Amino acid sequence: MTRHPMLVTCGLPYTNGRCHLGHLRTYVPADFYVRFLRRLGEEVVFICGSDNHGTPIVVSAEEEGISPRDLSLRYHQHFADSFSRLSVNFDHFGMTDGETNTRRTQAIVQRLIDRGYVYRKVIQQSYCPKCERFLPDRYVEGICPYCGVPARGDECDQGCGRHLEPGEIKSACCKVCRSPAELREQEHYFFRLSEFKDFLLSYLPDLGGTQIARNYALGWVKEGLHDWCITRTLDWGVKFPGNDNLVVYVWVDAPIGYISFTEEWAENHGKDWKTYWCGDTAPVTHFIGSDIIYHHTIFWPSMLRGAGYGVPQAIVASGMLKVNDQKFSKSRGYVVWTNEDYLDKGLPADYLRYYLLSYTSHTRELNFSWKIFQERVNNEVVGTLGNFIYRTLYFTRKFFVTFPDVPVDGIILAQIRHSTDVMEEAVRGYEFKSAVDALMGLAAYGNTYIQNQAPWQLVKTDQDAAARVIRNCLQLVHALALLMEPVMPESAQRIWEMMGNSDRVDTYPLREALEYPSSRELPAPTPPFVKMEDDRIRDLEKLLKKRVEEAMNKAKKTEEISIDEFGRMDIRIGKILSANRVKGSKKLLVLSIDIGGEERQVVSGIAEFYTVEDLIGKEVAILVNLAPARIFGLESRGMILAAGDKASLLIPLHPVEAGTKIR
Ligand code: B3M
Ligand code: ZN
Repeated sequence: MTRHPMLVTCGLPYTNGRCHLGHLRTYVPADFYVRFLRRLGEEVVFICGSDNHGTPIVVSAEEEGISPRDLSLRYHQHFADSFSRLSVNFDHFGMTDGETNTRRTQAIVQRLIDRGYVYRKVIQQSYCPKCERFLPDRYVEGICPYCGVPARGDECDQGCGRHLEPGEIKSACCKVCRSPAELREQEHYFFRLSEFKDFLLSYLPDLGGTQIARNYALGWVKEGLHDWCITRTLDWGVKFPGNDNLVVYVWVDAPIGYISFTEEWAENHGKDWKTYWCGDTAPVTHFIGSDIIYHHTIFWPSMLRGAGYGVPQAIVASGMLKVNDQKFSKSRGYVVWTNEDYLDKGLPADYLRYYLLSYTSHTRELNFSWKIFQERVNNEVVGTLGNFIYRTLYFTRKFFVTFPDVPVDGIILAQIRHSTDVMEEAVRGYEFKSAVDALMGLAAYGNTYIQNQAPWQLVKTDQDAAARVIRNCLQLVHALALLMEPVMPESAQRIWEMMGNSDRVDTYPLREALEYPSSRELPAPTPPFVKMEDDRIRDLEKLLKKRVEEAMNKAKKTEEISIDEFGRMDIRIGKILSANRVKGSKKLLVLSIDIGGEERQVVSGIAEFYTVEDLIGKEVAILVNLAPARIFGLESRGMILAAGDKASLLIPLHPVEAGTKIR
């Protein structure tokens, strides 16, 4: 077979937060893919690294009172450790804040400048007069100009998902001090993204990977491309060539990390990084989350093309994650932390890998719950796969000690060949769930086979027949150990050793599944998987529930609402026309208020603080579209807004007309 060197990468985690299930949604399938292709005999390099630049890191470092570099080093190590604990084994895990990446980024930007793809332009940018600084990206928060939902300076993360250019965001305010931002002029550098329309229209339809990435990207190109501001006013980052006051936007140097990390890996291994990046197309497959498709299908290929590098051959985007049927959210507590919630509790990495790979198609939404986790582990991993393997090894040892030296039935070999083929086709089509289903199908086949043949009975009447059955089962176990390695590498190795092997299962190609393991004595087997017990699961569920509750309590104090939700409240300035005490109540007044051509009756609990004379003629803020209520038998249609223990009324500084809406 001719081996084509391939490069697989994963999106680079920002070094400002811990590893969680959302990360693993992408990294585990990528690792599976790489392992599987290697078992098929392909030469694959698996590259990742941490993303250290940009405002997310600067803002977090500021909050913690440490330098962005220290924060990055800490989380870099955290991610490297977490991945290795999950058997996600990158050949190299670099840092974007390194010399290689600085050099490569400046070289690429310089090339874009030389080729005329970069121009200068004065733009209006958010500036905080109180902090006295420009507010790049996540330093500013406001409202998305496209969909009206609260957004960050560079992306509408909760609404339409669009990338936002500096100055575009509406109602901008400073993330640090919350002051309203003003717009100030500043000179920046722009990349002529709009010139890459024709290139993208010819590149994207043939782009490999998942369809969802291609389709989104083509839609965006058809909507029209805007040139892209590639500089920021920050200290932390890669200096823009020829202007020391600016750094490049993090989405320039982050993907360039893919190249730099390849260079670093190549240098350590005596290889040539140009094999991967300097052809017409690059034999590169990017695994990413669906929230960063735009950056990987539009910016990145255009930048590569503009600078004369090869463009990636495939983009594989994973579907969203849910926890307990709720959208994954750290702030709302719907999160599973990889270390604290899982690995540190002694739970096997392989179970989580199995769940992530087998739950649903790679591009679909994946729901995680501890209950489902328990069911799938106990029924499938323990009940089907583990049970078959253990029974086979147990009976072999009990009746024969060594492998019975008899041929394997053709039908068994055909079954193994079929499962291997199905898996291969599925993996090449990025249908990882189907691949795992085929693996489990083979285990289920084995279970049915051993159950029907009942070698424990047969051995009493026909030793030879029992030996043949056991030999067939052993062949299936041998195949399962090899085929499951990309899914559950640690368990595969354990089972491989239970089969009397002392070498590494991941050094064998998958077609070894059809080969005869030589006859040997088997060690005493132990059950290869343990069940997830109920009390264990209950504890984990409790932890999640507690976290959600805590988040909810916190949110009650400062719950964010969208501008749309605010807009649904009809709050106006109204003029008080009359006020009367409500008979039988010390606290209530019944007011008549002009809300702009209409008179409203409102019952209000302010009688202890105001005389009737105080109120008549006053302009007050009133919520007009509050559902009507009956108070002391009187209809109340609206609510006067007041603050503090003494119900201080909100009165406009300058007179405004009754009925004026509050915005
Ligand atoms: N650091 C993480 C994210 O936005 C971002 C990815 C960079 S990939 C080049 O999900
Ligand atoms: Zn939006």
